[in-house]
Amino acid sequence: MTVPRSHRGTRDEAATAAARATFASEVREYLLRTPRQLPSKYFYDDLGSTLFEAICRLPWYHITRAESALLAAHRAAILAPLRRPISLIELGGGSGEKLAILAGPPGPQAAHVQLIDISRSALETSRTRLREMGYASVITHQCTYEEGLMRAARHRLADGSLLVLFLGSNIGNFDPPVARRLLGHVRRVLRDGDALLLGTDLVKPERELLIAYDDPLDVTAAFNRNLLRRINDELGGTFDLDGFAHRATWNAADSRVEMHLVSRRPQRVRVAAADLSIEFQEGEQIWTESSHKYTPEQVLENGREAGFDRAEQWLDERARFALTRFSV
Ligand code: AVI
Repeated sequence: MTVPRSHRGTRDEAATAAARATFASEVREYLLRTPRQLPSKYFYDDLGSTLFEAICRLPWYHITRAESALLAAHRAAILAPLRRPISLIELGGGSGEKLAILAGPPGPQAAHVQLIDISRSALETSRTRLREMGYASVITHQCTYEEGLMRAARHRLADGSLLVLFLGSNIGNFDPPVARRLLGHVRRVLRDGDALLLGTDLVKPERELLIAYDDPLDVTAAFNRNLLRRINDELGGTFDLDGFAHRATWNAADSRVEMHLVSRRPQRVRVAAADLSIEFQEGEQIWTESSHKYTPEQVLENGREAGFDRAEQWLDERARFALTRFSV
C-alpha cells in the first residue's frame, strides 16, 4: 500500500515529536542523576556527526585508520568462510566508509545491505556511498540497535549467510554488562554459518588515550560541547557554551576514558522542554561519555559469554586495535 504524501508528512512530524519528547525526558533524568550525566547517543545530530567525522581524521585518534587498514588487509580472510549470497547488517556505521572497504570493489561482495543507526544523517551518507558502489537496494533502520536487529533479521535473504558489522569500537561506548547483552542480542539473530565482525579499541598507554580524547585542535571539545548546543536548540536550553570546559580522564579501575563538561563558574541553566532548572557549582561536572578499552582476551571472553564459541582475531599492535570475527 502506498502512503499519500500528506499522510507521510504527518507521520514524520509525529515521529520527530516523539523523538524530541524522549530526548527531553532523558536529558531530565540524566541531568538529575548523581553525578550529573547526559547520554552520549545524543552527540550525533547533523553537526555532531560531522564533528565526529573530523575526529576520525585527527592524527591523534587512531581507531578509524587502524580499523580501515585491518579491514583492507584481511578482507578476503574475513569474508572467505561466509556462504554466498551474503546479507550484511551494519550497526552504527557512521559514514559507511568501512563498510565500503569490506563490501566494495572489485564488485559488490554483499547481495543485500541493511544499516541501523539513530543518526539520520549518518544513514543517508552511508546509503549514498553504497548506491554509488552499485548497491541498488539499501534498507535503513533509524532506531536503536536492539530494535533494528530484530527488524533487519526479518529482511535478510533466505539463503546464504548473514554478516553483522559492529565496527569503530562503538561497543566501547556501552557499559560492559550492556555491551555483553548487546552481543547476546546479535548472537540470537544469527544462524549456523553467520558471523559478527567486531572492532574494539584496546587498552594502551594513558598519554595516547588522553590526547585522542582531548586533541590539540579542540575538535573533541567542540564535539562534546555540541551536545549543550543541541539541547539549547531543540529543547529550549540556556546553556552558555563558554561556561563549560571539556575534560577527558582515564579511569584505570574501570578501564575507560571518560568525557566530562565542567562548569567554569556558578551558574543556573534552564531547559524548558525538560521542565528543568539546575544550579551548577564551579567545577561541577556533567559526565557525557565513557569509552571502554579492552584487552584482546577480554574481547574473546565477552564473545564467549554471549554464546559465540568460534572466533578469529586480527590485531594492530601499534595502534592497539582488534578486529574479531565471531562465527556461529
Ligand atoms: C563512536 N565512539 C566509538 C567514539 C569513541 O571513541 O568512543 C566517540 C568519540 N568520542 C570522542 N571521540 C570519539
